[in-house]
Amino acid sequence: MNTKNSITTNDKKVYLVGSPNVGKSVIFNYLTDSYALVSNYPGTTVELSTGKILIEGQVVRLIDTPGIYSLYFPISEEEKVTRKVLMTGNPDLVIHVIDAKNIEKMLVMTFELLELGYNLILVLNIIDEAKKLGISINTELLSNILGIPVVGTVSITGQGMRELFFLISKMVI
Ligand SMILES: Nc1nc2c(ncn2[C@@H]2O[C@H](COP(=O)(O)OP(=O)(O)O)[C@@H](O)[C@H]2O)c(=O)[nH]1
Ligand SMILES: [Mg+2]
Repeated sequence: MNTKNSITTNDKKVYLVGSPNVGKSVIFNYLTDSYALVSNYPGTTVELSTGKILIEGQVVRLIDTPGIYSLYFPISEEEKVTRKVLMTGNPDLVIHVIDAKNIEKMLVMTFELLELGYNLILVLNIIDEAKKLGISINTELLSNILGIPVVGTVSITGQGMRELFFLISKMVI
């Protein structure tokens, strides 16, 4: 057992969730140090990455989960694992990452997460490509409507990552 990377009960736990290909892993790599631990969920071949973020001297665990389309109707093994991990993992915070290009479709899962009562941040990623398609989103208005923090990001350039880090700090420490 690698104690450096194992999750202790005292560490805060933050889960990155969302559909496949929305940029979860890029965000994970941006926010965590280079000691990510990749492990299989027990009894499956599904991989979970766990990394460490240091916030004001406190260790916060960030867990990158397999992509899912719905929490209520899990079909694939990946979806079942992500659902189980969220249900049993006592998240202190859930970060829902969505592709800004497909905001309407992807907000459905945001509502599922809200309904389940998670402490939630919504990340509108890939706003660079959305912009090219003429899609612009008023994050402040969306935040007011949903009642949760919303941040627009371009994870591949780092845009919005500081704000996301600041929001995580505010919500878990
Ligand atoms: N244009 C653009 N591409 C992105 C952005 N974030 C991620 N990507 C790309 O989207 C793809 C999927 O990213 P990944 O982090 O693997 O998604 P995951 O499946 O949610 O973990 C990769 O090719 C990334 O380079 C973004 O903000 N803008
Ligand atoms: Mg990934």
